[in-house]
Amino acid sequence: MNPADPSPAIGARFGWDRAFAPDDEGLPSYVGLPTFSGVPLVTEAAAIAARGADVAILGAPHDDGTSHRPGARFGPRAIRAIYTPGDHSLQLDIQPFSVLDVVDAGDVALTPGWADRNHARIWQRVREVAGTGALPIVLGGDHSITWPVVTALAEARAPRSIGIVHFDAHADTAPEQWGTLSGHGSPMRRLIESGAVAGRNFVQVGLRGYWPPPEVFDWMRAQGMRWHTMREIEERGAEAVVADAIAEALDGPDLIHLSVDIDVVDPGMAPGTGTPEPGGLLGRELLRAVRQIVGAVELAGMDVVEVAPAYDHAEVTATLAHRVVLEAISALAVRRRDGSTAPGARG
Ligand SMILES: [Mn+2]
Repeated sequence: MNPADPSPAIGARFGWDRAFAPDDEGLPSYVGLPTFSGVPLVTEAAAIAARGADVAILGAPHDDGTSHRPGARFGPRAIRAIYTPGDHSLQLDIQPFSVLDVVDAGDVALTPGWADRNHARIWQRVREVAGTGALPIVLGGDHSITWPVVTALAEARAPRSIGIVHFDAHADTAPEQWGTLSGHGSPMRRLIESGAVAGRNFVQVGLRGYWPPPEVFDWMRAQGMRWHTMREIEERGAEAVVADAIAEALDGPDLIHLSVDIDVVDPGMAPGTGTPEPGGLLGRELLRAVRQIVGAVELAGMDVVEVAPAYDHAEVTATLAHRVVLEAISALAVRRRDGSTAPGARG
């Protein structure tokens, strides 16, 4: 057979030349290039602003700050590739994408081996996206990205005007990490030292394990920081603790940044992370906490960090991280439907 002269008669013999109507239900989530839950890819700030997007998903594939197992640079791609069977939240009985315009703004253009430049680029990009009026939700990346992300959000409004609820096994308030200020063990210290966030409105939930040492907690106490250990959650229940965390973060500010290190969840339910610590939250407790927080407050922004797919099993960690974001978007949609002010910088 001459490949330059293929005969159409063969395929047609099987009926393959007939026309098919487009699939009414759209394509399955594994088909095509992945964006978060299949929302449109809109990378230009002017285009995000022009359509009046409510939420912009941004990837920050940076893991030069990791202290143990690296690999969170692959987190944004893994989270975007997660199965989404639909958009009807049974928890909140809402279809968030019918209420909110959500876009995927792509990844910040990052490269390995130059943490300072990556942090600068993240800061620049988050400022740009926040300036469109869309609420930035950033997919990490290691937790060091929260330093430039929250710096940008705080500047977009006013320094010390945003409270933080930070879910994590670790306080991430070390003075430095083997001589560098940009590791993932110290971003929360940087945010308080720089004046971006007031220590008293920095609230941590889920701390446990064997780090940091007592002198770091002394520093945290001196800043007025407040934290809630897993031990307290075991004794009082997550809902009561999260209610306190909301009140503490809003003790002055009226906006919250929600930072979720996926290692707050027990490694049995979130193994795909760099510094696992046994004894954490259940996945469902975290999802409920996200609904509780986002349903009660105005968000300034959100990040979900430390998903390292190479240590994951059967995508359980990436799936949970995806649903943490989707749960937040759903709760935002409920607030919008019920007439609260718009999320994010417009709030
Ligand atoms: Mn962390």
